[in-house]
Amino acid sequence: VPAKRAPVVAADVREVTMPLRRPFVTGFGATETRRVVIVHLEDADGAQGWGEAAPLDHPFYLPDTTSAAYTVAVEWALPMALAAGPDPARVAQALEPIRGNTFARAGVEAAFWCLDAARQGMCLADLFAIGSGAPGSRRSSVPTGESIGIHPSVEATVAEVLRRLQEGYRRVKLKVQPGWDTEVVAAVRQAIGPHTPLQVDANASYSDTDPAPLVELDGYDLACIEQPLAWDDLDAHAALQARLRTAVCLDESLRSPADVRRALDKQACRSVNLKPGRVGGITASLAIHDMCVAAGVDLWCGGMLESGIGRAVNIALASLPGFTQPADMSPASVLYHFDLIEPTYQVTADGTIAVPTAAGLGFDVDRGRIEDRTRRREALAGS
Ligand code: OSB
Ligand code: MG
Repeated sequence: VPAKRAPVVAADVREVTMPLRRPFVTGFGATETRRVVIVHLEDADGAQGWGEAAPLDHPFYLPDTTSAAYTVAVEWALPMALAAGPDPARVAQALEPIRGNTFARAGVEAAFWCLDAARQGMCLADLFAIGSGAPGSRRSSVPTGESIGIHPSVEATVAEVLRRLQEGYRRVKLKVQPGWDTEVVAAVRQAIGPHTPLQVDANASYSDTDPAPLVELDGYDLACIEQPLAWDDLDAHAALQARLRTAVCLDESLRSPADVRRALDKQACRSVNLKPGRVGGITASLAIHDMCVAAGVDLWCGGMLESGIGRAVNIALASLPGFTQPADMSPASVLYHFDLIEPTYQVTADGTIAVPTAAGLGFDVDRGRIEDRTRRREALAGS
């Protein structure tokens, strides 16, 4: 019999702006400012739940946008979750009828996981390990890589790669696109030597009618080539994977456990980038984690340049034992002028992030800063 839970007495959704230190440039274009959606809950005992929906502000990565996620969270996902919750498993089930809009669903669901962890005096990572059916299986730190955007020059890219490796990061991911690929990869591979893990992410910028640059990238011992082809084309990726020695990794193409099932069945990838927001939440992420372990494919936690609130959920997820490769988890100190958690997390000299063990989110949320950076807010319970 589940323990009785105190009712949720306050629930709101905010859009918060986070100015990046510099634009993040990829095959889908530049992202200059992050606008993220923050969901907050409080129960009658004062326990806090925090979640973040972090699609991009534009629809060039996936169809989801910040404005759409805000609206879906306010009008649909949070009301449906409040009616079904606060048990996070019931929330996930209640949100299933919402089609697409994975980031909005995930941000709302995360707030209920966080509230549940806070209420039980448990850290998110322990709660996720229990949810995955393997209590106690989590690691105490998460190996970290950096995702490096498209820079003005090869020299600037090499300099940043060397700086991050010096700082301890465990692997490097370079954004590539047609015309910015083999030259920069060759220069970085030359600079870092044959054994440092290196991979690329094309954000769906190549066409399967001209795979020549991708075939050439096969010669650089990359850990994977992430989402080279169209966001909605598993068959094209399966055909490419059959031609390449390097693992194809999927990001944009995987938006649900069913997508991952289909991709694995078709052998469209040998590596999976798992972002809880992109697949609709933690419940979906746990199912995907187990599928990847069973299939024996590489699994790693991707990111959406989240604030520390979203990153806290990613760090806890990435502590599960099925993650075989370093996570995209550059801290706010690299990406932003400030974070929404205070203090923010750091990458240690051995290239890892310590998994926080404090109850609930595991970090202190800077509520004053959130208030200062709020562009719009809607309260669904309380005031
Ligand atoms: O394709 O993985 C991606 C950031 C925003 C949107 C898509 C992607 C990314 C990144 C950055 O690569 C990863 C991170 O540090 O959050
Ligand atoms: Mg990607």
